[in-house]
Amino acid sequence: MIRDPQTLDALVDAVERFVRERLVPAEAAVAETDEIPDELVREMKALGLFGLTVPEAYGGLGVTMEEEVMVMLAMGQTSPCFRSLFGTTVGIGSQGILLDGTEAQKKKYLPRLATGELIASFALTEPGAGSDAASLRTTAIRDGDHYVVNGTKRFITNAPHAGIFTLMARTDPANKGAGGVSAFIVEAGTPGLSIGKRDKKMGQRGAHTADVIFENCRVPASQLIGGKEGQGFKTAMKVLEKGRIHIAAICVGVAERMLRDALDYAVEREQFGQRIAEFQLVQAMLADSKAEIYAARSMVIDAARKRDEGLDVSTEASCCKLFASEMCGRVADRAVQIFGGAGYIADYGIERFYRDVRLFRLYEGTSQIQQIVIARNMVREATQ
Ligand code: COS
Repeated sequence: MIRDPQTLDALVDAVERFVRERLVPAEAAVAETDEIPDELVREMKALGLFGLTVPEAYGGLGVTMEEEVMVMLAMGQTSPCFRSLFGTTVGIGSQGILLDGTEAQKKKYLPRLATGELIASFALTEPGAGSDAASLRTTAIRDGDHYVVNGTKRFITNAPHAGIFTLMARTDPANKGAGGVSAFIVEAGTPGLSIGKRDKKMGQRGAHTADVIFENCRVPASQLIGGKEGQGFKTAMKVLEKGRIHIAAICVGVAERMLRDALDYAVEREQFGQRIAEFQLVQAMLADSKAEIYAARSMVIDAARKRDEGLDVSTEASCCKLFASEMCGRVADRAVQIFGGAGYIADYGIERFYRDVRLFRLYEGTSQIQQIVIARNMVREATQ
């Protein structure tokens, strides 16, 4: 759903301009230094990017899913590390509060998330609990008007920058399944919470992940999301469902960028006395990429519209994440192929995208998890 096309066009235009004029020229330096300059972060805040999904009543832009997709298609036209900096705040880090938080929790945190003053992270994954998220072992045991949290969370995006963590922990150790898990808002700086060293990653330099370690960390009971125990796994699943459409939109945007770069190269580079774009084997790679991007783009917009209509989009969200992330990987591979030897050389930039996009098939649910979600839903519907 697009509420006001003119307002959305102005926002998308502003993001496109910011990407073109400020982020694209900074890509190589950010990859080199592993840091996004403070000035660019300030500009992201001024554009309202941290508050995209926070309702207007709490100081954000309150975009619909379809509007969010449009902004992410524009944001995808540059290194994905830039999106990552505000992505956890507009997405998985804040949505638990938005979807299931109490009014007091929303009032306390959403306005500061909207301005970018606070960055939110999502702490679900653990060393022993990745795809099998319900097996998480971090505990939060009630002690008076606090919970005492112990455990380690792994690969937590933006952990070194976060002001708050949406934490999933087991409040009922006797219940080893999803029903024993609760969600909390934990403030950075709470005694007993520490951040591990930054992970060295394959790509997406400029985006930082680390362990988050809880050692007898006392969290006020008022930080239990929604004030109800045992709801945390469902909160996490709802958050991830929305996040999968968001990531799929980014996959489409980045694929468009890589294809544009590959096409630019193909119409310039000459071999055997003509542009390589004239060769049909190169054209096949261009055409397959174009068609797959179009398919993924159409899927993402359709799923976003259905979600805005209030429909159950569990299957559609996983279809989008599965298809768009795998498509993005294929486009990256073809783009490197079109660049030939230059595709392997850092100066041309395409090898960086090739490494960056590999993450899309892994995080917020691997491709195999998306297949499981889709197939389970199909079987459930067929046997109801
Ligand atoms: N919305 C609301 N509730 C949901 C839901 C959704 N999208 N998906 C599942 N639930 C609910 C189920 O209805 C079930 O509730 P009941 O017990 O009341 O029926 C509960 O959550 C447990 O669901 P389920 O039985 O399907 O859990 P499983 O342990 O079998 O796990 C998968 C399901 C594998 C899909 C889940 O663990 C998963 O998504 N894993 C990947 C995690 C991930 O994406 N990690 C990325 C890290 S964060 S970047």
